[in-house]
Amino acid sequence: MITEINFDGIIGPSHNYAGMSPGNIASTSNAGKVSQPRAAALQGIEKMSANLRLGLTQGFFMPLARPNESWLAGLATGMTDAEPHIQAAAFSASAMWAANAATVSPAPDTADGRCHLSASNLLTMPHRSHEWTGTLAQLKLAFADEAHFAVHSPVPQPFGDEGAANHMRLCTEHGAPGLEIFVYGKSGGPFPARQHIEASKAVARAHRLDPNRVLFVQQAEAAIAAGAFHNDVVAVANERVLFTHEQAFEEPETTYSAIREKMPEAEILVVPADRVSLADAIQSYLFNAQLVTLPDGGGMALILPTEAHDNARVWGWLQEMVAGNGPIRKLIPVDVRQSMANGGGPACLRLRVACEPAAVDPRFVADEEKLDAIADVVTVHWPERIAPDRIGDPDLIAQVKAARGALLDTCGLSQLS
Ligand code: SUG
Repeated sequence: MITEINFDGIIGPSHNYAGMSPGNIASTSNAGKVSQPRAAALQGIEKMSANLRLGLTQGFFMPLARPNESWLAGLATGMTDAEPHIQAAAFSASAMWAANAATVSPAPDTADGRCHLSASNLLTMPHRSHEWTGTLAQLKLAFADEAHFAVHSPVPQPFGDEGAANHMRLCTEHGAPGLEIFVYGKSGGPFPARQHIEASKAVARAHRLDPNRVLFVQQAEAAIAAGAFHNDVVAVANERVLFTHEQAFEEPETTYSAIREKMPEAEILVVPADRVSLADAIQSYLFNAQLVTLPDGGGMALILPTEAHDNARVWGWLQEMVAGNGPIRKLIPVDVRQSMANGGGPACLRLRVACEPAAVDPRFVADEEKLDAIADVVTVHWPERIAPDRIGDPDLIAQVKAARGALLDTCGLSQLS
């Protein structure tokens, strides 16, 4: 049976705050702070365990090899000689945000009946532009079964693609054909628009989607300017529900009508700006939640960052919403503060793949025992703290490499080293 699996990026041992993402307010405002990679990874693992306890199916991806020496070699330098901003870009643990790893179209949406995944090029931010090589290798391994999956290389430059963070799918249930909504930005504002419409169109073509079940929607310029560098900071979809901020899309009413026309069952829950401002939405990340369907008819739950709980206006609105008779029945705050300080909430940390679980390489599928073993590796090997001025430190680099090696060994994935 087609089931939604959330693949979380395990937070890598080089997690740090280098302030590398202009337009991402958390990243720039926490630049220079001391990070806690061990605590960060344990927070991510606890989120996965909690999701397992809810009865959800959970997977994970390995951190990528950092520093990325082949990228540095392409720039005719290495960790010892590179300038600090290049060192930091080569060392980033940004692959933790698996929502940016790829765009996924489940089998019921595609002409060949396979689940298609396109690795994202992430080319707008230098530190993310070199993730795709490691990501593609991992996707090819996890989704190697060609009877069920087609894994594509990234869209070529100059068209930026940020993956599932700018893509939503509405459907009556995960195994039914869906409406795929690609959300692109237009450049010209104070911050970069990372998702290019040509990239979205190329992915839709590569995935062999039915043009009648695809929409291309423009992200509001005001949202990008306010710090919503990805659409998933202001909107999230699950099954027939779209949960969105009033100012997420450039033309909200046209967008809602187009959705309703193509999918009359859609339920669009709009959070009005006079109750939750764009600034509050972006500070609290209430939309960067995992909107999930609980098993056994439990309705839907929002797994959101504790920051949403701590913002009185946001929490007040959410509580009113769940007290009403809507589809979202439960609010579940999770502590992912280390990732949040770089602008990555619960939804950024996961890539949703609706597929037959048995078709996935089982090494990437989680259970409690594996998560415990991963937590043990993290506790022993992950650095406790990283101050940005230590990024080029040979001892730290050696520790980061050894830590990843230990994790790959534990997970039987040394072939990714
Ligand atoms: O691309 N932050 C990431 C956060 C990605 C969030 N993902 C989703 N919204 N799906 C980004 O801006 C900051 C790294 C630093 O500054 O050290 C960073 O890359």
